[in-house]
Amino acid sequence: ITNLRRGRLVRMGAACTVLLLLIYALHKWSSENIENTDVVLLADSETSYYKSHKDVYPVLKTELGNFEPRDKKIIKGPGEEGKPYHMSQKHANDVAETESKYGMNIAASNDIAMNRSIPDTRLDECKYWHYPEDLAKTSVIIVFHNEGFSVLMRTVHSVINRTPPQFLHEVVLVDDFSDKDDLKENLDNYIKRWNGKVRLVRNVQREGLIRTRSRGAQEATGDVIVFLDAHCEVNVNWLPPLLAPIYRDYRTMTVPVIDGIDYNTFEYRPVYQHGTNYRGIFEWGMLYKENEVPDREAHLHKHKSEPYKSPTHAGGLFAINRRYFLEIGAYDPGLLVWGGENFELSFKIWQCGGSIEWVPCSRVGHVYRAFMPYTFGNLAKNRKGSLITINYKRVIETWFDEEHKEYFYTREPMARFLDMGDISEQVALKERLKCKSFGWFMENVAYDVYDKFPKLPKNVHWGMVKNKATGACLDTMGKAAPAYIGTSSCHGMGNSQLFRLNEAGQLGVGERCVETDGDNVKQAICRLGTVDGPWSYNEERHQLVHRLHGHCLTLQPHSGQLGLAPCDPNNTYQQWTVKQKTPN
Ligand code: LR7
Ligand code: MN
Repeated sequence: ITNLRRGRLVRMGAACTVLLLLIYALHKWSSENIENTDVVLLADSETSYYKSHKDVYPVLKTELGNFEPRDKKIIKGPGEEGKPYHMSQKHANDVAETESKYGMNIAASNDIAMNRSIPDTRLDECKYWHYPEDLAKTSVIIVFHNEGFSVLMRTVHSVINRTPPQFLHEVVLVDDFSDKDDLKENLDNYIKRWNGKVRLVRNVQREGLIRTRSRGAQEATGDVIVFLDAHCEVNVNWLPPLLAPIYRDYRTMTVPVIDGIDYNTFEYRPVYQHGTNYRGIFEWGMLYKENEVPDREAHLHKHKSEPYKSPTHAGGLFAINRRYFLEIGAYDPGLLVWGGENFELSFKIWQCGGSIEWVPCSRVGHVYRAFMPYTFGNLAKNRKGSLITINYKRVIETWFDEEHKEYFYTREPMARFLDMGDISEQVALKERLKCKSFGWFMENVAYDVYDKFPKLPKNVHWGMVKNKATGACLDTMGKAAPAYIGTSSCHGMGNSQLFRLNEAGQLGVGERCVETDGDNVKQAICRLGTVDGPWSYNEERHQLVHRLHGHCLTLQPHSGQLGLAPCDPNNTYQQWTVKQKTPN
């Protein structure tokens, strides 16, 4: 009996426990649900923009998602369906002229319809996501400096045509002091067709794209802002997928996948197919790179079409809550014209509590130009060294820690001597927002950087590498890797003549490595995941020795080419001195 009773008691006890657990779980579930459906308002907000809807995330349904156009008419004409437009030979002059002026074939663009069709490059799955109906009202901000009129206006047309109107609050064009005639009254008049939906503001002096974007954010009145370059075409239903993650958490910045538009034919090409997802990372000299999403992130997602986290972004195209952007200081106003602002914003967002998501279902085409058609004008006057490197220095001095700063200076030795201006405001902001360390960012967000670009060994030598026989210096000759390197008269300006040898034997220039097949010597992309190399410097004999071949770097007297030859202590064509020259 006792045993029986004990058994019954145990069973009753167990049943009670299960019941209690059930009640607890039910309670927890419902209270969590209440929490989730409730709008979470931050203390200092009067508007609705600061709400997080944690439970309302897009769901994949079997019927077509909302806002998808159901029928599409086929129109014939140059560039329609994003097909390449090859102009006939008789326009060769126009083509050459506009390409040299704009870095892209404006003559071709002028023949292509403003509202031409482009291929839907999204994964098929994207057509079936359903988004919340009450997404934020958006201001699309397009800054421009001397862009081709038809390319700029095609950007606007695509936004007007392919954005669900209820989410498009306005398009704000910010003219960064262009001086092209067709961007004056002509532009004022053209945008009248949109009855105030498209606004134009103009800088009274050249500010550069970074400050001009911050101005655009000030001018805009939508809840979310989206930045686009002035030579883009947005694709089908591009906006709702960008808004959804921000709707859930206002501190999320979202980035579309960027397709390519050819600068010569205006062909619209998907950047990648087969559903491979990439994300933005960087090399230690702050060269922007993209890397296949690592497993650690990919495993968090059931569908390839879901947004995923990325350490950084290319810079031009993204969406962000406007008040959040302004609250984190917009862009550092000390950054000049072009470059590095993508990293500044990314590090700031991640380290100060936000996140960046790339959104495969949002596609936007961007014209990759042949070259940069504008100069930095007065903004670059009286500055020693490259503006872009100065920008990088501001960013790394604000956001990196001591360890990682060293890797930057190892790659960019001259940067140590550049005047970056005052960053005390930026450092104060970082304190005020109680931002996390760069180490935290590397460990938790940008961990895949280390796989591709491991921590850098110290340089044992860096500077100009001067040949004893000719007095000329090693030079990349302004070419992009892979390309032969040569020598030219020493200029002491760094850049193409600044070489470095690290303690692991890697000889490099910029983000590139010096390699040889035994005969020729070239600069090449460094082998991913490695920081070592075959080179060593013999200080007594002034020789650069290739350990694998056992030969010395030699300038061939007649051809002027570089090669490897058996080491000979009397051959002055094999003798090199490394000279540091600091700018000032
Ligand atoms: O002084 C200027 N004032 C401007 O208003 C210089 C430029 N601009 C405008 C310009 O007209 C254009 O609309 O700013 C916009 C961007 O300038 P681009 O198109 O010359 O830049 P990019 O496409 O060569 O370079 C990329 O890196 C930049 C670094 O500062 C910006 O972040 C660009 O937005 C960015 N572009 C992209 O990310 C597009 C994707 C491809 C890449 C890489
Ligand atoms: Mn661009």
